[in-house]
Amino acid sequence: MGAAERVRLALWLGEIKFEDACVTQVDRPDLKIQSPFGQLPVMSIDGGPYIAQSNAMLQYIGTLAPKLCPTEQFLKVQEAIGLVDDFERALRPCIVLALEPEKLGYGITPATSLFVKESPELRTTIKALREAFLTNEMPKYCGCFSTMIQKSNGPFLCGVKPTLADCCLAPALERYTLGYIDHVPKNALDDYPVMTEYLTVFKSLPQIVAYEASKS
Ligand SMILES: N[C@@H](CCC(=O)N[C@@H](CS)C(=O)NCC(=O)O)C(=O)O
Repeated sequence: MGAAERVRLALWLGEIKFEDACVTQVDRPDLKIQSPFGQLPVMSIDGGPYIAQSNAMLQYIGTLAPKLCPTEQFLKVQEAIGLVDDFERALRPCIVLALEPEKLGYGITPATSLFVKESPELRTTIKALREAFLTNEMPKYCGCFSTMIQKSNGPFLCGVKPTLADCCLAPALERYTLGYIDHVPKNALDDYPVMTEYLTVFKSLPQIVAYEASKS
């Protein structure tokens, strides 16, 4: 979900010049065909072949901008990225259930035939699943991230300077402040003050302010 954003943030934070082609699979079906695994995002280095997988791109960016993954913090940074990926994966059924319910077994057998897209039964289940996510998964993950920030003496996941891991966590958290997911209110992060403060600090970094300004 939004795998490209972590890569963009790392490039801006690393102050690495790049050309940003913000496209979807609908705009550029050719990219999907040229992508090694049919996925976006892809990255081309100096006109070379397309490379896929956002985490591979992040590691490459880390070699260009070592401050984003200092050697002495390598394991901590990777550990934190792994946890953000778990957090993102935990939300996935909530999203897939609405977009592709058949991938979760809904609507494909007679027993689940009431659960087809737009059916009231499916809508009710989506609402219950998203509410359960907010009740059970959010406190678990926000608790882990808060502990990490506090243990590192913050304000970032791995200490005083932002790393690749923050480029992953910030956009993952921001979705809980935007209100674009049904049944996930835009104050969903308000119960986690360490997280809201963390996001504010990350978004105030001069490179991130410059990135936001570049969009307008
Ligand atoms: N693990 C990949 C996930 C990329 C991904 O799932 N991309 C989606 C769009 S955000 C996609 O291309 N899905 C189409 C497909 O897998 O066929 C990454 O981090 O780059």
